[in-house]
Amino acid sequence: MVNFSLKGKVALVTGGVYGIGFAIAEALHEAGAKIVYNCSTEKSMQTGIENYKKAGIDAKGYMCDVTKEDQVKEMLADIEKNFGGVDILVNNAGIIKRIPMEEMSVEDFRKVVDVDLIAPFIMAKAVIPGMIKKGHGKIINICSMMSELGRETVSAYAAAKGGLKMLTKNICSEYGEHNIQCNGIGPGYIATPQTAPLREIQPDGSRHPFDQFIISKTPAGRWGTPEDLKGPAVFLASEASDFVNGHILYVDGGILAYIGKQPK
Ligand code: NAP
Ligand code: GCO
Repeated sequence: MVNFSLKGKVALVTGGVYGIGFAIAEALHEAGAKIVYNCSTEKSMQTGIENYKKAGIDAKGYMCDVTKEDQVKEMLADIEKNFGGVDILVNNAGIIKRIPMEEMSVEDFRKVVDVDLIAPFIMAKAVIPGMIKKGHGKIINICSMMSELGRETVSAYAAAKGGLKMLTKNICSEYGEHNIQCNGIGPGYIATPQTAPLREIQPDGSRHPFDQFIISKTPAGRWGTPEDLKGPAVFLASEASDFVNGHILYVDGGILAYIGKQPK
Protein backbone atom coordinates (compact mmCIF):
# COMPACT_ATOMS: atom_id res chain seq x y z
CA MET A 1 0.00 0.00 0.00
CA VAL A 2 1.56 3.35 -1.03
CA ASN A 3 1.96 5.52 2.05
CA PHE A 4 0.48 9.01 1.59
CA SER A 5 -0.24 9.30 5.31
CA LEU A 6 1.35 12.16 7.30
CA LYS A 7 0.13 10.85 10.66
CA GLY A 8 2.54 11.76 13.45
CA LYS A 9 4.35 14.34 11.33
CA VAL A 10 4.68 18.09 12.05
CA ALA A 11 4.35 20.33 8.99
CA LEU A 12 5.46 23.98 9.01
CA VAL A 13 3.92 26.07 6.20
CA THR A 14 5.44 29.53 5.93
CA GLY A 15 2.86 32.16 4.95
CA GLY A 16 0.25 29.45 5.48
CA VAL A 17 -2.66 31.78 6.34
CA TYR A 18 -4.50 32.08 3.02
CA GLY A 19 -3.93 31.46 -0.69
CA ILE A 20 -1.65 28.61 -1.72
CA GLY A 21 -0.09 28.16 1.72
CA PHE A 22 -3.39 27.69 3.51
CA ALA A 23 -4.64 25.21 0.89
CA ILE A 24 -1.45 23.19 1.25
CA ALA A 25 -1.78 23.29 5.06
CA GLU A 26 -5.37 22.03 4.77
CA ALA A 27 -4.24 19.14 2.57
CA LEU A 28 -1.36 18.15 4.87
CA HIS A 29 -3.77 18.26 7.83
CA GLU A 30 -6.25 16.05 5.96
CA ALA A 31 -3.39 13.58 5.43
CA GLY A 32 -2.76 13.51 9.19
CA ALA A 33 -0.06 16.14 9.84
CA LYS A 34 0.00 18.58 12.76
CA ILE A 35 0.09 22.07 11.20
CA VAL A 36 2.17 25.01 12.34
CA TYR A 37 2.33 28.19 10.26
CA ASN A 38 3.62 31.73 10.29
CA CYS A 39 3.21 35.10 8.65
CA SER A 40 4.66 38.55 9.31
CA THR A 41 1.63 40.84 9.77
CA GLU A 42 -1.14 40.92 12.37
CA LYS A 43 -3.74 41.34 9.59
CA SER A 44 -2.71 38.10 7.89
CA MET A 45 -2.50 36.32 11.25
CA GLN A 46 -6.09 37.26 12.03
CA THR A 47 -7.15 35.97 8.61
CA GLY A 48 -5.24 32.78 9.26
CA ILE A 49 -6.80 32.22 12.68
CA GLU A 50 -10.26 32.68 11.16
CA ASN A 51 -9.45 30.36 8.24
CA TYR A 52 -8.15 27.55 10.47
CA LYS A 53 -11.12 27.95 12.83
CA LYS A 54 -13.56 27.81 9.91
CA ALA A 55 -11.81 24.69 8.61
CA GLY A 56 -11.86 23.08 12.07
CA ILE A 57 -8.07 22.69 12.06
CA ASP A 58 -6.20 22.96 15.38
CA ALA A 59 -3.07 24.70 14.08
CA LYS A 60 -0.49 26.88 15.83
CA GLY A 61 0.40 30.21 14.25
CA TYR A 62 3.58 32.23 14.78
CA MET A 63 4.30 35.85 13.98
CA CYS A 64 7.66 35.43 12.28
CA ASP A 65 9.30 37.33 9.41
CA VAL A 66 11.09 34.58 7.50
CA THR A 67 13.81 37.00 6.39
CA LYS A 68 14.89 37.49 10.01
CA GLU A 69 17.06 34.57 11.17
CA ASP A 70 16.61 35.39 14.88
CA GLN A 71 12.81 35.27 14.57
CA VAL A 72 13.05 32.00 12.63
CA LYS A 73 15.26 30.42 15.31
CA GLU A 74 12.85 31.55 18.05
CA MET A 75 9.85 30.08 16.19
CA LEU A 76 11.66 26.78 15.56
CA ALA A 77 12.77 26.51 19.19
CA ASP A 78 9.13 26.79 20.25
CA ILE A 79 8.07 24.20 17.66
CA GLU A 80 10.82 21.88 18.93
CA LYS A 81 9.71 22.35 22.56
CA ASN A 82 5.97 21.99 21.96
CA PHE A 83 5.69 19.69 18.95
CA GLY A 84 9.00 17.82 18.67
CA GLY A 85 10.44 19.71 15.70
CA VAL A 86 9.65 19.99 11.98
CA ASP A 87 9.25 16.91 9.75
CA ILE A 88 7.89 18.77 6.71
CA LEU A 89 8.83 22.33 5.75
CA VAL A 90 6.86 24.12 3.04
CA ASN A 91 8.67 27.30 1.98
CA ASN A 92 5.56 29.07 0.70
CA ALA A 93 5.92 32.66 1.99
CA GLY A 94 6.63 34.94 -0.94
CA ILE A 95 6.15 38.37 -2.43
CA ILE A 96 6.26 39.86 -5.90
CA LYS A 97 6.85 43.39 -7.19
CA ARG A 98 5.76 44.06 -10.75
CA ILE A 99 7.99 46.99 -11.85
CA PRO A 100 9.84 47.46 -15.18
CA MET A 101 13.46 46.61 -14.40
CA GLU A 102 14.85 50.01 -15.35
CA GLU A 103 12.41 51.58 -12.88
CA MET A 104 12.94 49.04 -10.07
CA SER A 105 15.07 50.23 -7.17
CA VAL A 106 17.86 48.01 -5.89
CA GLU A 107 16.04 48.05 -2.54
CA ASP A 108 12.86 46.63 -4.14
CA PHE A 109 14.86 44.00 -6.01
CA ARG A 110 16.63 43.04 -2.78
CA LYS A 111 13.33 42.85 -0.83
CA VAL A 112 11.89 40.30 -3.28
CA VAL A 113 15.08 38.20 -3.29
CA ASP A 114 15.16 38.39 0.52
CA VAL A 115 11.72 36.84 0.91
CA ASP A 116 11.60 34.54 -2.12
CA LEU A 117 15.14 33.11 -2.04
CA ILE A 118 17.16 34.02 1.04
CA ALA A 119 14.31 33.22 3.44
CA PRO A 120 13.87 29.65 2.08
CA PHE A 121 17.65 29.25 2.66
CA ILE A 122 17.27 30.55 6.24
CA MET A 123 14.32 28.24 6.87
CA ALA A 124 15.95 25.15 5.35
CA LYS A 125 19.26 25.78 7.17
CA ALA A 126 17.30 26.02 10.43
CA VAL A 127 15.29 22.79 10.05
CA ILE A 128 17.91 20.49 8.45
CA PRO A 129 19.87 19.68 11.66
CA GLY A 130 16.68 18.45 13.33
CA MET A 131 15.72 16.44 10.25
CA ILE A 132 19.17 14.79 10.24
CA LYS A 133 18.65 13.83 13.91
CA LYS A 134 15.19 12.43 13.10
CA GLY A 135 16.57 10.45 10.15
CA HIS A 136 14.04 11.94 7.73
CA GLY A 137 12.75 15.22 6.38
CA LYS A 138 10.75 16.79 3.57
CA ILE A 139 11.38 20.29 2.25
CA ILE A 140 8.99 21.64 -0.38
CA ASN A 141 9.92 24.95 -2.00
CA ILE A 142 7.13 26.81 -3.76
CA CYS A 143 8.74 27.83 -7.03
CA SER A 144 6.96 29.31 -10.04
CA MET A 145 6.58 29.45 -13.82
CA MET A 146 9.19 32.14 -13.37
CA SER A 147 11.64 29.48 -12.22
CA GLU A 148 11.75 28.64 -15.95
CA LEU A 149 10.42 31.64 -17.86
CA GLY A 150 10.72 35.42 -17.74
CA ARG A 151 8.23 38.12 -18.46
CA GLU A 152 8.12 41.88 -18.36
CA THR A 153 8.19 43.61 -14.91
CA VAL A 154 9.06 40.58 -12.75
CA SER A 155 12.89 40.58 -12.93
CA ALA A 156 13.44 40.25 -9.17
CA TYR A 157 10.78 37.56 -8.77
CA ALA A 158 12.07 35.49 -11.71
CA ALA A 159 15.66 35.78 -10.47
CA ALA A 160 14.58 34.68 -6.99
CA LYS A 161 12.38 31.82 -8.14
CA GLY A 162 15.05 30.65 -10.59
CA GLY A 163 17.47 30.63 -7.69
CA LEU A 164 14.95 28.77 -5.54
CA LYS A 165 14.82 26.01 -8.18
CA MET A 166 18.61 25.60 -7.93
CA LEU A 167 18.59 25.85 -4.11
CA THR A 168 16.08 22.97 -4.21
CA LYS A 169 18.46 20.87 -6.31
CA ASN A 170 21.38 21.74 -4.06
CA ILE A 171 19.63 20.77 -0.83
CA CYS A 172 18.75 17.48 -2.53
CA SER A 173 22.41 16.99 -3.47
CA GLU A 174 23.81 17.91 -0.05
CA TYR A 175 21.27 16.15 2.23
CA GLY A 176 19.79 13.28 0.24
CA GLU A 177 22.10 10.89 2.12
CA HIS A 178 20.27 11.84 5.34
CA ASN A 179 16.93 10.74 3.91
CA ILE A 180 15.92 14.36 3.38
CA GLN A 181 13.99 14.99 0.18
CA CYS A 182 13.86 18.56 -1.12
CA ASN A 183 11.54 19.18 -4.05
CA GLY A 184 9.73 22.15 -5.54
CA ILE A 185 6.17 22.77 -6.59
CA GLY A 186 5.91 25.17 -9.53
CA PRO A 187 2.35 26.49 -9.58
CA GLY A 188 1.07 27.98 -12.83
CA TYR A 189 -1.15 31.05 -12.62
CA ILE A 190 -3.27 30.56 -9.50
CA ALA A 191 -6.19 32.73 -8.38
CA THR A 192 -4.98 34.16 -5.05
CA PRO A 193 -4.55 37.67 -3.59
CA GLN A 194 -1.07 37.77 -5.17
CA THR A 195 -2.49 37.56 -8.70
CA ALA A 196 -5.69 39.52 -8.08
CA PRO A 197 -4.30 42.61 -9.90
CA LEU A 198 -3.87 40.47 -13.04
CA ARG A 199 -7.51 39.37 -13.00
CA GLU A 200 -9.26 42.67 -12.26
CA ILE A 201 -12.41 43.25 -14.31
CA GLN A 202 -11.82 46.28 -16.57
CA PRO A 203 -13.92 49.50 -16.37
CA ASP A 204 -15.83 48.36 -19.49
CA GLY A 205 -16.66 45.06 -17.75
CA SER A 206 -14.20 43.02 -19.85
CA ARG A 207 -11.64 40.63 -18.42
CA HIS A 208 -8.12 41.97 -17.68
CA PRO A 209 -5.93 41.57 -20.82
CA PHE A 210 -3.45 39.49 -18.78
CA ASP A 211 -6.30 37.25 -17.61
CA GLN A 212 -7.24 36.58 -21.24
CA PHE A 213 -3.56 36.05 -22.10
CA ILE A 214 -3.12 33.40 -19.41
CA ILE A 215 -6.30 31.61 -20.41
CA SER A 216 -4.95 31.42 -24.00
CA LYS A 217 -1.55 30.19 -22.79
CA THR A 218 -2.98 27.46 -20.55
CA PRO A 219 -4.12 24.21 -22.24
CA ALA A 220 -6.52 23.72 -19.31
CA GLY A 221 -8.12 27.03 -20.40
CA ARG A 222 -8.44 28.32 -16.85
CA TRP A 223 -6.52 29.81 -13.92
CA GLY A 224 -5.45 27.31 -11.29
CA THR A 225 -6.91 27.35 -7.80
CA PRO A 226 -5.08 26.66 -4.52
CA GLU A 227 -7.07 23.38 -4.43
CA ASP A 228 -5.11 22.19 -7.49
CA LEU A 229 -1.95 22.16 -5.39
CA LYS A 230 -3.27 19.94 -2.59
CA GLY A 231 -2.57 16.52 -4.12
CA PRO A 232 0.96 17.37 -5.33
CA ALA A 233 1.80 18.77 -1.88
CA VAL A 234 0.62 15.63 -0.05
CA PHE A 235 2.57 13.46 -2.50
CA LEU A 236 5.82 15.40 -1.97
CA ALA A 237 5.29 15.54 1.82
CA SER A 238 4.67 11.79 2.15
CA GLU A 239 6.74 8.60 2.05
CA ALA A 240 5.21 7.99 -1.39
CA SER A 241 7.87 10.40 -2.77
CA ASP A 242 10.88 9.13 -0.77
CA PHE A 243 12.80 8.43 -4.00
CA VAL A 244 11.84 11.76 -5.60
CA ASN A 245 14.48 14.37 -4.87
CA GLY A 246 15.59 17.65 -6.46
CA HIS A 247 12.51 17.70 -8.68
CA ILE A 248 10.31 20.68 -9.50
CA LEU A 249 6.75 19.45 -9.99
CA TYR A 250 4.96 21.98 -12.20
CA VAL A 251 1.26 22.24 -11.46
CA ASP A 252 0.42 24.63 -14.28
CA GLY A 253 -2.43 23.23 -16.38
CA GLY A 254 0.13 22.58 -19.13
CA ILE A 255 1.48 26.11 -19.65
CA LEU A 256 5.12 25.06 -19.79
CA ALA A 257 4.39 22.43 -22.45
CA TYR A 258 2.41 24.73 -24.75
CA ILE A 259 3.67 27.21 -27.35
CA GLY A 260 0.31 28.97 -27.32
CA LYS A 261 -2.94 28.86 -29.27
CA GLN A 262 -2.14 28.70 -32.99
CA PRO A 263 -3.89 31.17 -35.32
CA LYS A 264 -7.15 29.70 -36.73
P1 NAP B 1 -0.07 35.53 -1.19
O1 NAP B 1 -1.52 35.34 -1.34
O2 NAP B 1 0.55 36.85 -1.51
O3 NAP B 1 0.40 35.07 0.29
C1 NAP B 1 1.74 35.20 0.62
C2 NAP B 1 1.90 34.79 2.06
O4 NAP B 1 3.27 34.94 2.44
C3 NAP B 1 1.08 35.66 3.00
O5 NAP B 1 0.55 34.86 4.01
C4 NAP B 1 2.13 36.61 3.60
O6 NAP B 1 1.71 37.02 4.89
C5 NAP B 1 3.34 35.68 3.65
N1 NAP B 1 4.60 36.42 3.71
C6 NAP B 1 5.05 37.36 2.84
N2 NAP B 1 6.23 37.84 3.27
C7 NAP B 1 6.53 37.20 4.44
C8 NAP B 1 7.62 37.27 5.37
N3 NAP B 1 8.65 38.10 5.17
N4 NAP B 1 7.58 36.46 6.45
C9 NAP B 1 6.55 35.62 6.65
N5 NAP B 1 5.49 35.50 5.81
C10 NAP B 1 5.50 36.29 4.72
O7 NAP B 1 0.71 34.48 -2.11
P2 NAP B 1 0.18 33.19 -2.89
O8 NAP B 1 -0.35 33.59 -4.22
O9 NAP B 1 -0.64 32.34 -1.98
O10 NAP B 1 1.60 32.51 -3.18
C11 NAP B 1 2.22 31.72 -2.20
C12 NAP B 1 3.53 31.26 -2.80
O11 NAP B 1 3.29 30.70 -4.09
C13 NAP B 1 4.51 32.42 -3.03
O12 NAP B 1 5.83 31.96 -2.81
C14 NAP B 1 4.33 32.73 -4.52
O13 NAP B 1 5.50 33.32 -5.07
C15 NAP B 1 4.11 31.37 -5.06
N6 NAP B 1 3.40 31.30 -6.34
C16 NAP B 1 2.18 31.90 -6.49
C17 NAP B 1 1.51 31.74 -7.71
C18 NAP B 1 0.18 32.37 -7.99
O14 NAP B 1 -0.21 32.41 -9.18
N7 NAP B 1 -0.53 32.87 -7.00
C19 NAP B 1 2.07 30.98 -8.72
C20 NAP B 1 3.33 30.42 -8.53
C21 NAP B 1 3.96 30.58 -7.33
P3 NAP B 1 2.27 38.43 5.51
O15 NAP B 1 2.12 39.46 4.44
O16 NAP B 1 1.48 38.68 6.71
O17 NAP B 1 3.68 38.17 5.84
C1 GCO C 1 3.07 37.31 -12.50
C2 GCO C 1 2.43 36.32 -11.59
C3 GCO C 1 3.23 35.03 -11.60
C4 GCO C 1 2.62 34.05 -10.68
C5 GCO C 1 3.38 32.80 -10.64
C6 GCO C 1 3.38 32.08 -11.95
O1 GCO C 1 3.02 38.51 -12.19
O2 GCO C 1 3.60 36.86 -13.52
O3 GCO C 1 2.30 36.82 -10.29
O4 GCO C 1 4.54 35.31 -11.24
O5 GCO C 1 2.57 34.53 -9.38
O6 GCO C 1 4.65 32.95 -10.12
O7 GCO C 1 3.92 30.79 -11.72
